[in-house]
Amino acid sequence: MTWSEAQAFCRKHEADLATFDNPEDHIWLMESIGDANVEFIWIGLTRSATEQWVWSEGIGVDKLYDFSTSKVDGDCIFMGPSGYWNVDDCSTQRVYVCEEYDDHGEERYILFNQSLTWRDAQSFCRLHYKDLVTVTTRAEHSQIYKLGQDHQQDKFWIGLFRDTWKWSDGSTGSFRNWYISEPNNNTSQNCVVTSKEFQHQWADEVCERRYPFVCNPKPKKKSFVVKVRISSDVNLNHLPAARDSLLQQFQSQLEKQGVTGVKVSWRAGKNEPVFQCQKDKEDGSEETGSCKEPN
Ligand SMILES: [Ca+2]
Repeated sequence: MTWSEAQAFCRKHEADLATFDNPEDHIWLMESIGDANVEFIWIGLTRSATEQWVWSEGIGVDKLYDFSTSKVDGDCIFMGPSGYWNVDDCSTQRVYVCEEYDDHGEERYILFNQSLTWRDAQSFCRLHYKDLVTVTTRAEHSQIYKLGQDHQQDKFWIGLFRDTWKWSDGSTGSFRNWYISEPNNNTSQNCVVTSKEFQHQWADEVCERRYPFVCNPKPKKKSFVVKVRISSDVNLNHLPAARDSLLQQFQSQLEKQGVTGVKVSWRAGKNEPVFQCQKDKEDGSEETGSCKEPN
């Protein structure tokens, strides 16, 4: 089938074209192919209509700052002299910074003096730590810039890259497994195949060609209800902006802990508002009461 027909087929069967998230995923692929003699197989990756800057760990970027004005072609970012961000060809070899969480859940940054391509640096960080470093605040930016200075390195990869591909099932994983010199066509080859011949690495290919394909069942959605206790002087039921801001904080805390693909929302009870008001009594117990209304 063509890539689009294959996608429609998978979707009709409670599935989607296959997504790959790590180098080991080709093992299940080989098992599902068995001895069949196939040359190319469609996977769920296709060229995206919009390019976007994303962090290696899968978080999109809404604000880019400190970009160097010197223009270089490429899709990967390194931090350069004076802390400016620079675009470079992802196959350039550079030293790099990984991040991980220490025992107290705090982020820790590690600079490696061995030069690698951006993708190899990403694989290394993912194998031994959490990922290539994500820099979202000024404080982190200064800390990582200083780390470079401490190691006498003024150019090193960080986890930011320009993604021009997207997964059919909507997942945001940034794992890519291109065969050497692929993708090699950015005008007519907008879909992706994997092949035994390429050691199960990937290549871009014309979407209208007809190849076999693999589907992945759609991940089942799970939901959890969590009760939180919030101290507030006024009734939050009437402050939608404050409620939204709290949700955003929960979401970003989850992402900081590496929990992605989760959507948080407030849940109201039957005929009850989202927030139930409680008053602390002097003896330490609580009583249900009315909240102070905002001015
Ligand atoms: Ca190609």
